[in-house]
Amino acid sequence: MSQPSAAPRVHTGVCNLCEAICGLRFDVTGEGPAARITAVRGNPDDPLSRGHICPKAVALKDLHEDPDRLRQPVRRVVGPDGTPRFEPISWDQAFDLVVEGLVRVREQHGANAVAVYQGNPNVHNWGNITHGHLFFSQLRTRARFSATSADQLPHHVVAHWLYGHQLAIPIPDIDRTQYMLVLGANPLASNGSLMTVPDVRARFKALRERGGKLVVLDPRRTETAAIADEHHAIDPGTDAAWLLAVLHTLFDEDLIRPGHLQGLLDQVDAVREAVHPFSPEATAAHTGIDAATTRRLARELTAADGGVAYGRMGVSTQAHGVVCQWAIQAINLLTGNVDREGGALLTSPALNLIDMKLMGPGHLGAWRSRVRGAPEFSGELPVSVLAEEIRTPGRGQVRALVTAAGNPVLSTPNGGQLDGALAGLDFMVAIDFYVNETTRHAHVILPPTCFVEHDHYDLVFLHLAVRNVARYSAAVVEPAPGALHDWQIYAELARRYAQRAWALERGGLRQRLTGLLTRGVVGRLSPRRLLAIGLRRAGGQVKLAQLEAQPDGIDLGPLKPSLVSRLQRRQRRIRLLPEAIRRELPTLITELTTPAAASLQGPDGLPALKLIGRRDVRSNNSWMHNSARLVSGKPRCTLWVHPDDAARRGLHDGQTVTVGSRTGRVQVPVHITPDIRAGVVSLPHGWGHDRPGVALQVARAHAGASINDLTDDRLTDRISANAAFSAVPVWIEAA
Ligand SMILES: Nc1nc2c(c(=O)[nH]1)N[C@H]1C(S)=C(S)[C@@H](COP(=O)(O)OP(=O)(O)OC[C@H]3O[C@@H](n4cnc5c(=O)[nH]c(N)nc54)[C@H](O)[C@@H]3O)O[C@H]1N2
Ligand SMILES: Nc1nc2c(c(=O)[nH]1)N[C@H]1C(S)=C(S)[C@@H](COP(=O)(O)OP(=O)(O)OC[C@H]3O[C@@H](n4cnc5c(=O)[nH]c(N)nc54)[C@H](O)[C@@H]3O)O[C@H]1N2
Ligand code: SF4
Ligand SMILES: [Mo]
Repeated sequence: MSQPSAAPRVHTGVCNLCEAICGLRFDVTGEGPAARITAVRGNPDDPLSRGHICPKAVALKDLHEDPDRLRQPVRRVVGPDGTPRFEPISWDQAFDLVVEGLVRVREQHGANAVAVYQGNPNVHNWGNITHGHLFFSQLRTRARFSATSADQLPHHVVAHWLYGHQLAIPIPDIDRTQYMLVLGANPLASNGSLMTVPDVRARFKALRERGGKLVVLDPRRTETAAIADEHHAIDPGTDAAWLLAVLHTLFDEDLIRPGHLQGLLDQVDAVREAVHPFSPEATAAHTGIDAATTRRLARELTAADGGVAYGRMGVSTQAHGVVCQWAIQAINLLTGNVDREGGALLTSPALNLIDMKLMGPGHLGAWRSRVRGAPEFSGELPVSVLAEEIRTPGRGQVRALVTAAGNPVLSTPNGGQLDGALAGLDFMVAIDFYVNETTRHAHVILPPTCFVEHDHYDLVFLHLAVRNVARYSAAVVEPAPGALHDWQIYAELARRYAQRAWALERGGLRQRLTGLLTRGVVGRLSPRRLLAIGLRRAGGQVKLAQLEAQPDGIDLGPLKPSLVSRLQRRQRRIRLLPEAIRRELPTLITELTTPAAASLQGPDGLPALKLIGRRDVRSNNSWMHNSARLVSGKPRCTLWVHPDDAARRGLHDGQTVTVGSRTGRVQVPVHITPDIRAGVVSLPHGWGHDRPGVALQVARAHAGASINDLTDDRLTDRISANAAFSAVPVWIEAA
């Protein structure tokens, strides 16, 4: 038994739950694996987050202590009464079962019959990045999927086209900008995305105090809209038209001012021609935003001494997500706001995955999916096609799946269909610490340690932060004896898979030996050792020893212009009108200049409503609802309905309704509010925990329903096939 110690030790650490990556201080009592976290606070000395914290950080402690969290591998067995359950097995047995299961499917059906889905925490947990590839690359499968195609894929496609690298995404210089135009993002709830921006409320406040302006376009009056100077409730799914109208205005009113980028931009005249049909007047009926407002906002952005347009989820996950993200970059480029203070800049992290060529520049459409012909991006197919790839017989049909830190049943479009498809797989393994809506289908679950049990250096989000910082955090508490981190699971899987699958490998002896060597060497090095090597290779500006001596983090200063010298393209120029956009725009003229009528009619004969999502500061996608403190209070999985729409259907506040779409039906309570645009309804994602076999006691008691039982795998972005979650046609009726 550990002695109760007088005063808790204070650990400096970090929260990895969302992109804000806040610095934290943990109070810890007790020793070794028995140590307990007794308090979690923001770290006022963190150069990026400056003491900010949100309610989810304390839930890191709940996750650590959660009795439902798996601490040992399990395999699914069917009891005598026919009900499946999970029984604990040893790591040794688990690894053998996994390798055997995957190799068997590959031998029988080919490499592409084994699919991989990597969820969002893969980018939040560095061990997955440093070691995951050792295993996944050996599977040699084209059936790779991730949460990217239910999220930010359009950003990568556009960054790849314009700036020559999928991760070269200019970040809004929020601390110095004088004008910020926010579309389809609600950083006050999400804490920012593709803009690592802890304490965004204070930063917006400072923006307004220095005379700057914040404008929000969102079908809902969000928390962010509520503190903005202006909010315009755009009709969902129509942003492409609005952004093209802004571009049109820049040309029409002679507002093009590329400034220092002048000599770098090609095809400016081609863009002028391409956007000509989309005037604010022609598109107003489609977007619901009057032409005078659009023209005024375009002028204001141009006139600002440092301004930036920024668009996130709401404009990425819609039918024209790539056009939206392209138009946002084009607006920022043509107003001279890319690569300048107060505009949008590339970051300079101490370990730069782009400049060090640790991550490829990206490619689009090198191959296509078997059933629908959707394009790959950088080696991944869009997750909207995963269920059909499992369900459609024929050569290359997916028969086995590895999910890693992902919950696609709740997070991908038409998740209900995927739920059914997973049940039919020959073999499934999940690397996850919960038996949730997805992993309950696995034959084996390999549970890694949770976040406070391992160290961390943010390999991804330091590339996206509004200030350059470097920060390494040691583990807060020791893991239980025998527990494995994600990276150790991958290293071991890679080693055993290589032995077992050696006979299946193609390629010359030399290539195979290189693979063997990489796995042998990297597999034995911890992420920390790899970080030390990486920082040395980066030039040694920051050393691991320094980072360890300064756990608050090292401030490397504000973002600096660097694009011109870093443009990855050989021609070192920006071709403003990528071929896919040039081909796409003429096909959109009719659609984007007529009212965006919904296509479906409900059983009530009324035109369909347009469904959009919603984030709440106390949720984190689908997987933190097992923390009692985060789900307490009034139910949050409610359908927001405008009073006019409620009146037409005779609905009253709090009543349970059935919501239906092409793909499914759910029952949820309604919340009637003028804060949503008429004709639009909103439901958060990540709920729907009451499925058989889900072993999450708290979450089950606050189950809610899954919006992705309503979203549609057939609704995707035309260019990238990214999921189109916004403006899904739905009907509602009293349950
Ligand atoms: N608390 C919390 N924080 C999170 C997460 C979470 O689940 N909970 N998830 C994290 C993840 S993985 C991500 S990617 C980020 C996302 O970060 P954000 O992009 O800021 O996320 P959302 O809050 O979903 O904001 C999207 C906004 O788009 C609006 N919208 C919907 N459709 C349209 C449309 O057609 N046009 C326009 N203009 N707006 C539209 C919605 O009303 C919503 O306000 O958040 C991260 N942070
Ligand atoms: N309708 C609609 N759908 C959406 C969205 C939306 O706004 N609307 N948002 C989309 C977005 S932005 C995203 S990013 C996706 C997220 O989609 P997913 O990544 O598929 O789902 P998550 O809910 O993040 O599930 C994360 C899983 O990882 C596990 N996990 C957590 N930490 C670790 C770890 O360190 N190691 C391992 N091995 N496992 C871990 C959790 O237990 C959980 O099972 O959802 C998308 N789906
Ligand atoms: S905003 Fe909240 S969830 Fe996000 S990193 Fe900070 S404390 Fe964690
Ligand atoms: Mo995301």
